[in-house]
Amino acid sequence: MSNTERTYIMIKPDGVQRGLVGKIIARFEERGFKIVALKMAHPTEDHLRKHYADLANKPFFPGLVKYMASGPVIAIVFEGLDAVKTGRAMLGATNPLASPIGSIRGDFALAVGRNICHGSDSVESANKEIDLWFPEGITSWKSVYEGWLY
Ligand code: 3AN
Repeated sequence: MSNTERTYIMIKPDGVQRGLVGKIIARFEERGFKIVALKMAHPTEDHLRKHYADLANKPFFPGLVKYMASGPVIAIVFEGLDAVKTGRAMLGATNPLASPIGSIRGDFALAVGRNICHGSDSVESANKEIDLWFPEGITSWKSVYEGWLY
């Protein structure tokens, strides 16, 4: 299928601690995206500095790294049609207050510094993030339902 993409979605420590893991995963599954990798990880600050390297000069960077290292995260790769762009739309805007109702951040979050979920912003960053979080590689499988989605 052309435009089949993979995106890196990460439920942040606040999403995990607030018990939103199932709800967030369900939204992606219900939309039709397929899980091709999933694990819990407690990232080090060093690992997070690599993940957020593009933001290293931002004033909120140290706080961001501390927040993200404060507890376990759920690292997921979803695969499907336009997964990167659609995943971002499902998340909402960086600032939850600017996120539409019906989006994950628009329904479950209030503050930019506690916005519960990460999603890759381009295919290129998705590939980098997947390599960073899943150096062991990821699964490839065909769902019997795919014929009803595409
Ligand atoms: P997004 O996560 O929507 O792609 P980015 O990449 O600009 O947004 O920011 C990465 C993360 O940095 C955000 N998810 C949020 O946790 C944090 N962040 C972004 N802007 C701010 C800010 N102004 N103050 C505090 N944290 C921020």
